[in-house]
Amino acid sequence: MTEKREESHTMRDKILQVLRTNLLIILMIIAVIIGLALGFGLRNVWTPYETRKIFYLRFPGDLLMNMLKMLILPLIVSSLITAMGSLDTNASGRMGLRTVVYYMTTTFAAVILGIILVMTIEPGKKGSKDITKTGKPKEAEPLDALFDLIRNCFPDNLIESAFQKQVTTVGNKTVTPKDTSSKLTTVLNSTLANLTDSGNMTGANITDNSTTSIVVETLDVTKASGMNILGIVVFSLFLGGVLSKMGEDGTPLVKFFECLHVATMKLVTLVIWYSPVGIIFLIAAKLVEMEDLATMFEQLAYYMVTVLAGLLIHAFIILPVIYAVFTRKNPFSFMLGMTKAILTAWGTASSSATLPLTMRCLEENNDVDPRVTMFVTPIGATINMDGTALYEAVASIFIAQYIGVSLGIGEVIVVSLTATAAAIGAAGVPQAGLVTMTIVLTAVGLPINEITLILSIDWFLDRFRTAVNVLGDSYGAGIVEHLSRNDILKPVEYEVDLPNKQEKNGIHPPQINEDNCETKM
Ligand code: 7O9
Repeated sequence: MTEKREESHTMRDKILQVLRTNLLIILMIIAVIIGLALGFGLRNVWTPYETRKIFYLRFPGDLLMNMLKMLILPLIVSSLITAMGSLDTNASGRMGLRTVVYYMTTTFAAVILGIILVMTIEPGKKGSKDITKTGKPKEAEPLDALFDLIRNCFPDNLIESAFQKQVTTVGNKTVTPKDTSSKLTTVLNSTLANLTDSGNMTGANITDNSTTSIVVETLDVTKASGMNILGIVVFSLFLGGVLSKMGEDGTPLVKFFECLHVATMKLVTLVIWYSPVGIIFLIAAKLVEMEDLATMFEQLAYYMVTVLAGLLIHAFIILPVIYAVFTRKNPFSFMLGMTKAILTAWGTASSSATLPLTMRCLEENNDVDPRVTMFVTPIGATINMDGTALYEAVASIFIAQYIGVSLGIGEVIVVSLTATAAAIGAAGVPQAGLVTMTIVLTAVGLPINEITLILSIDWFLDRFRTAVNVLGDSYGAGIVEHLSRNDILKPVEYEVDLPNKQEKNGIHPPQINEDNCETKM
C-alpha cells in the first residue's frame, strides 16, 4: 500500500518536474514576445529622449542582470577549484588541452566563415553611404593590450581583482633636458622620430637656442573598474591544481568549494524563475531607447544580413556537425536542451551573465558530467567567443569595403588572426568591445573612426553573437566530456570500482561520491 503510494508520488514528482522545466522555457519565450511588443508599443507613446521613463522601465531588467552577475564570482571560483581539485593533474591537463584546442579551432572556423561571407556578399559596397556617425573611439596600442592581458592573469591583489583590472595608460609630458651631450641628443632625436611616426607626438618645440623641450610618452599601469576575470580564473585553476596534488590534505578545502558550488547552483535556480520578468523589461527598454530603427536597419541591412547569416550557419551547421562527428549524438536535441541559456543570452546580451544558466542546462538537460561543466564553461565564457570573432572579422572587412580599400590576401590573413586573438582576449582587455575592434582595424591599417559606423547596430547584433558564444561553450562541454570519458568516471561507478582502478583513471577517490557531485535540486 505505502509502496504504491510512494510510486505514484514519484510519478507525480516526475511529471511535475518535466512540466516545471518546460514551463520556464514557455515563460521565457512569452517574455521575449511581450518584451518586443511592449517595446514597439511604447515607441509610439514615448520618445527616446524620455530618458527617465526608460531608466525606470529597465529597472526590473537591471535587477536580473545584477542577480545573475552576483552569482558569477562564487560560481566560477567554486567550479574551477572543485573541478581541478577532484581530477588528477593528468586528467585535468588533458581536458584543458582539449578545451583550448576546441575553442581555438571553432573560433578560427567562425572567423573564416565570416570572411568568406563578407567577401562574397560585399555589404560595404551596397546601401546608402550617408550614415550619421557619433563619438570617437579611443586609439589602442595592440602591444599594450597584449601586455595588459598577460598582466591581468597575475593580479597583485586577489580581492581587488573582483572589481578592478589593470590597464596601461599612455600619456605624455614635456621635459627640458639640461644634458646636451651628443648621446642624449641622439636618444632625443630617435624618440622624436618614433613619436612622430606613431602619431603620438603632440608637439616638440625649441624654446630658445640653448634649451629644447620635448614631449615624451609616459606609461603607467592604472586600475580600471570591471572584474579581472582572467586573474580569478588563473588563480582558481592553480589553487585547484595544488589542492589536487595535496591528496588527502587538500580534501577539506575541495569539499568546502564543492559545497559552495552546490549552494550557488541552488541560488541560480531561484534567480532563473525571475528571469522571464527581467527579460521583458531589458528588451522593451532597449527598443524604446533606440532613436531611428527604420533608417538604421535600412542603411546597414546588407551588413546585418551578412553577420546574421554567418552566425546562423555557424550555430546550425558548423557547430552541430563538429559535435555530431565527435560524439555521434544528436546535436539538435543537445541544442534544444540549451534553450533556456540561449534565450537568456539573447535577452541579456552577456555570456558571463548567462553562465549560471549554461551550467544548469548542461547538467540538467544534457547530462554533461558536473566536473566537465565546472571546468569547461567558466573558461569558455572567458575565452571562447565564436560569435564575437565572426562579427569582428566581418565588421573590419565591411569597413574596408565601405571606404573603398581593397585588402590583399596578406591583410585578410592578418584580419583572421587578429580577430581570433581579439575574441580570445576580449574578457581580459578593458573596455573590450571597442578596443578589440580597433586592434583588428589598426593591424591592417584601416581608420578606426569608421567604427562608429557600425556602432548604431551593435546592440542588436550583440544579442545574436552572445547566443552563438553560449552555444559554442555548450557544445564544447559536450565534446570535451565525450573525449574525456576515459579520464573521468561517472560518480555512481566509484562505489563499485576498486581504489587502484580509480587511481589509474586519474580520479582521487575521497572527493567523489553521489552526494557531493550532485548539483541538481
Ligand atoms: C558576450 F567567467 C565569467 F563568467 F566569470 C566571465 C566574467 C566576465 C567571463 C567573461 C567576462 C567578461 O568580462 N567578458 C567580456 C566579454 C568582457 C567584454 C567584452 C566581452 C565580449 O562580449 C560579447 C560581445 O560583445 O561580442 C558578448 N556580449 O558574449 O557577452
